Amino acid sequence: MNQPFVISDAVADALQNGRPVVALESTIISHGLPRPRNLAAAQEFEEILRSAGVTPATIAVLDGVPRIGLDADGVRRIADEDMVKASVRDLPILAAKKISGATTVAATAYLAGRAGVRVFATGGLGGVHRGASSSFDESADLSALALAGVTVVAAGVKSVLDIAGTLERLETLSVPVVGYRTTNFPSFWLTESGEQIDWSVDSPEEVAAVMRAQYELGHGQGIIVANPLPPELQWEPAEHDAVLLEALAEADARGIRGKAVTPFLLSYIVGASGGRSLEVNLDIARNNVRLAGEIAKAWSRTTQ
Ligand code: PSU
Ligand code: MN
Repeated sequence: MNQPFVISDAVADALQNGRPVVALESTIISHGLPRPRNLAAAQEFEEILRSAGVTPATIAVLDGVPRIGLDADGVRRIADEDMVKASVRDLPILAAKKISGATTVAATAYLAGRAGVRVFATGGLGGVHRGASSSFDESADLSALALAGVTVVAAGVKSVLDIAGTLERLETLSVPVVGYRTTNFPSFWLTESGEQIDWSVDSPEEVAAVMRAQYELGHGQGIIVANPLPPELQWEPAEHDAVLLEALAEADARGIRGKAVTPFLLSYIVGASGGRSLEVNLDIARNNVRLAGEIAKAWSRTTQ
């Protein structure tokens, strides 16, 4: 029988031996970061993990086959090829048509969960879009995290979204949200969104303890660890606010809809900020990858 997905030898070996593994998504590489920086970034995120003794599991669909862990050529493909943006609902269609796709947070979390990878690093999550009460545009990242038993480290959600609405939906979906050493939910490029969350955790070991307790309670949900950039690395708030308003107005004027909205806003903002948002974006992802590596190590110690 054909396997529904393929786990790379390196990832399978680490999982079998209880060694730490961190999943990485591919939409951030193919649709969230511009070429050619995206390839260097994908390689760097894997290297940050390897040098910390953690096995990276970059996830993507190649020629219809979901892959948990890519080789060097697979990493190059997600950066260089024009791949579709693949959410959970696209996986069976890509499989049947044997085409490639870059997996969103939703699809990456789903596949990581199926493969037994419990920790996942990304930049920012998708969420509830502004105007969602009439457009119904809410990222499948939220409903996927209600089902996938994976801990996602993210710098909150971008201020292009409705942050308060996103937090409300996560409450409804019973997804635990903890701030890493803060109760002020970050808004991706900015350290603080001003939206308060109930809980903070102080260490990777505490995150692992929450994961362990959740497992013992029999919950299947994911956990969101909101990891803000240190204030000295954030995007200057005044410039951020100005570019953001411009990007939202431009998306509206051009009638951008559906799954094109997030990639449009991200690339518009990189251009309008003269590359500043990109540098901050890369710092965010590195910061999250490093913390996810520490959480994966703490988690693997609890399973020894
Ligand atoms: N937010 C970011 N960077 C990203 C994305 C979101 O700050 O690259 C990507 C992620 O892959 C996320 C997806 O899962 O966009 C959400 O898209 P949508 O809003 O169409 O669900
Ligand atoms: Mn959407």
